[in-house]
Amino acid sequence: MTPYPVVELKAIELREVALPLVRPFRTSFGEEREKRTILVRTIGDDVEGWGECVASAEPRYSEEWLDGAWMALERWMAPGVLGGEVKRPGHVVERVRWIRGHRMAKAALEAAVLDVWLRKAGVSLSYYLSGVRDRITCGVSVGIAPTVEEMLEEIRGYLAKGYRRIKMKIEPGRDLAVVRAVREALPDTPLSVDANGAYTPAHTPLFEALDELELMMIEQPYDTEDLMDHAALQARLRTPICLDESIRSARDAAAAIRLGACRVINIKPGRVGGILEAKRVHDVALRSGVPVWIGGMLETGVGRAANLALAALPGVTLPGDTSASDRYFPQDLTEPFVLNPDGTMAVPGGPGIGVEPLPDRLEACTVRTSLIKP
Ligand code: NPQ
Ligand code: MG
Repeated sequence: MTPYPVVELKAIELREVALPLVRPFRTSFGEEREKRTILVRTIGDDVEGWGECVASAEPRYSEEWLDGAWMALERWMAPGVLGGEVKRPGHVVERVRWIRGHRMAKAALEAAVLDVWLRKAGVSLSYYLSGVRDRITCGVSVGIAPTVEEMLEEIRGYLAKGYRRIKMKIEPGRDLAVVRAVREALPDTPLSVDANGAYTPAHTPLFEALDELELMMIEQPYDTEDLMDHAALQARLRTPICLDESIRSARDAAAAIRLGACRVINIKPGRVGGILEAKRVHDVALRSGVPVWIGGMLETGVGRAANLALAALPGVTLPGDTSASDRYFPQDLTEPFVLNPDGTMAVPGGPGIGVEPLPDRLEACTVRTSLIKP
């Protein structure tokens, strides 16, 4: 492996940005109308790095939320990393390990340190992680729409662009009829559903009905904490269960696989506390023969770039939610990521994450900043 240069961090900047979405994104836990996120900028002597925090404005997807992540980063995490030597990227997580939880905040800081490091070394994140692909196949996540017709129209638009897998968001009351109608209209399209934990074992008959629709997977039907009930459901279904919210570490992944709680895992670096832990989730799954894919949290180009690097790993054998910039934003923060007509997208090959925010866009989208010095 490349010997790492020493990067003297002079400061860490936090920057909250807000970007308009192309359309509201509705899930079982709520509706997002604009994207707000924290960017972490690591400022070295002659290089800079970027990381993105996926905590949303309200703690709906998980217990983390944007203002909480901001405070944890500002008060403890950034000072902790600035206050001592960070000789390799793994040291970031070690320095903030005493802080319980707050994985999305930790992940953003680790990503920014990784990026500055790799830029100084001239190495791409994909190369550093031992990625095996320079392009990855993409799927798209479709929010809950008021009518089947609207949902179908949106889906047909994505298929025309080349997306290789459609994931439909479901919630109690908007599930079987909609999914069945879409399946009938599109008999050969790779389809999956994501419940974001909105159901309980009382809904077992619903999942048995969905089991007849040749879905690629059913994502996170039950609550985050419910590994045992997921295992009981998986035993009744042919369709693989994919866990998202329930997998918060490589240890969770190993437990879920051993229990038979899932047959697929959605990997998101923010949810598991960092890119390096995400790689370990991948490694656990690969050793167990469990296919994985890279999820999405409506990231700007900064977070999207890191997700694409992870998607180049050998065990990532399913199309993920790594969609193009224009799926979410009229204007991204970075140069836009563009889908090829065959439904693939290029993995950035430049040093670090390979992209950076466009200065004018960054200024125009910034809501607040905080500069933390040693
Ligand atoms: C999922 N993502 O797989 C998540 C859920 C999600 C692309 O379906 C702001 C921040 C809005 C995080 C909306 C996709 C979000 C968000 C949805 C996460 O479960
Ligand atoms: Mg999900």
